[in-house]
Amino acid sequence: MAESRNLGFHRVGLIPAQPPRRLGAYEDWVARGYHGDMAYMARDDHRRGRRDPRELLPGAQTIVVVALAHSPGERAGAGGPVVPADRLRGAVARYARGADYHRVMKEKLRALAERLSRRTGQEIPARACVDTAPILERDAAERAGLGFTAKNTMLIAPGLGSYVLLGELLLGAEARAEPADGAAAHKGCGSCRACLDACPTGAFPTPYVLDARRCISYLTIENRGPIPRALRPLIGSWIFGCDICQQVCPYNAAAPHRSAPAPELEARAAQSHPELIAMLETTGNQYKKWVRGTALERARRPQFLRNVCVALGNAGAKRAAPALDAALADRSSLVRGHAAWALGALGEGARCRLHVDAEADPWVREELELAAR
Ligand code: B12
Ligand code: SF4
Ligand code: SF4
Repeated sequence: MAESRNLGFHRVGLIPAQPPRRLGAYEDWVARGYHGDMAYMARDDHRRGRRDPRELLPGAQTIVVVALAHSPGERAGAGGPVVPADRLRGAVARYARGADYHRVMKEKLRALAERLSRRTGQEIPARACVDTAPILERDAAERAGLGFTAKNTMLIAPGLGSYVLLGELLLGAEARAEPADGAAAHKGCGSCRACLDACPTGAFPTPYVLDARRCISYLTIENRGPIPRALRPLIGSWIFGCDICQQVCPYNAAAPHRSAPAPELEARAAQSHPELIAMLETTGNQYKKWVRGTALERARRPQFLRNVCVALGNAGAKRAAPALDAALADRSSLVRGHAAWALGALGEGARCRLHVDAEADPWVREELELAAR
């Protein structure tokens, strides 16, 4: 698999295109409703793909499974990154701080497909999958020997840790199964449970199982509506995703990061710890420019500003109050409602009283009234 290494993948393994080993875990997860509002996860067409990858590429015989390391960034304690008192900054999950990995990985996987076709002198049917295709990616990665599924449900690649992203190339050609280098070199989680204890929202009902509805990553990225009130104070300064259950993992602390992260995925300063007040004041066009070409594009402006309001409410700095006050006039009710909550959290809820009568949205009115109490 020299071709894959030349393209910059950090790990690669080949498996036959067959049903996943842990399909039952996925079916059980959906049956328990742990997918929350990610309705696509429970759809029949989606389930079919997960049951058998040959549904995604008729005639698929082989899956090339790859891992690409992203920037591991700085290490923080279980409480998440520190918000400096003088400059209020939000935290963006590490995987989203560089170029959009979906695009980066897909381009590399397509280039790999072309190289393989060229080498064999015939057009090999191929499909590149990264994140959004209905494949149980961690299961495929584990089967291909890229690493092991850990108690925080992350795929940990020995020597790299869990700060790796996964991708697959389905191929309509037979190839010898070839496990990734170092496949056998892991011990699993053992008796450790640091991630389970560190999760601020208690999102792990049991080891190896995540209730997405409580996960900050889901709440700040996938969830399009209001963030449940009880969970808002637990989100801290995270405005896009969360890395806490990875930050505390000894495999990440110990990972020598022998290979440098993919250059495209190197963290960009502007995307790493953005200033919260400035973010709240961005116009639609400024926001579009800021997210362009990054995984942050997944969040629309109202969703993102919702997260910014929550982080400001949690930061405890009253100097955010004027910006939050201005956000009470935002055109999005999602933003107005969370700005009201944040003002209440900062002890500035009295500012909300003036807005109650003019507010047309019943949910925002309720948030304003609660904050003003
Ligand atoms: C939906 C989804 C989410 C949801 C739900 C996550 C979840 N844990 O289920 C939310 C929005 C919360 C989320 C968050 C994140 N995600 Co996400 N997500 C996905 C997606 C699209 C589907 C995952 C899924 O099918 N979940 C259902 C569960 C049942 O499947 P699973 O997570 O694979 O779970 C495995 C284990 O639970 C295991 N298992 C179950 N029982 C048992 C028992 C034992 C004993 C063992 C050993 C294992 C085991 O079997 C399952 C199958 O392998 C995948 C891409 C894909 N197509 O697979 C990316 C993916 C999993 N996400 C990814 C990333 C990077 C993240 C975040 C780190 C982003 C962030 N920083 O905010 C967080 C991590 C949170 C966490 N601890 O998982 C990467 C993970 C890479 C890696 N190294 O593992 C993936 C693979 C995307 C990619 N292409 O790289 N994500
Ligand atoms: S990503 Fe954050 S909220 Fe989600 S399970 Fe991990 S620690 Fe908990
Ligand atoms: S913190 Fe401990 S239990 Fe959690 S994934 Fe890492 S080794 Fe496993």
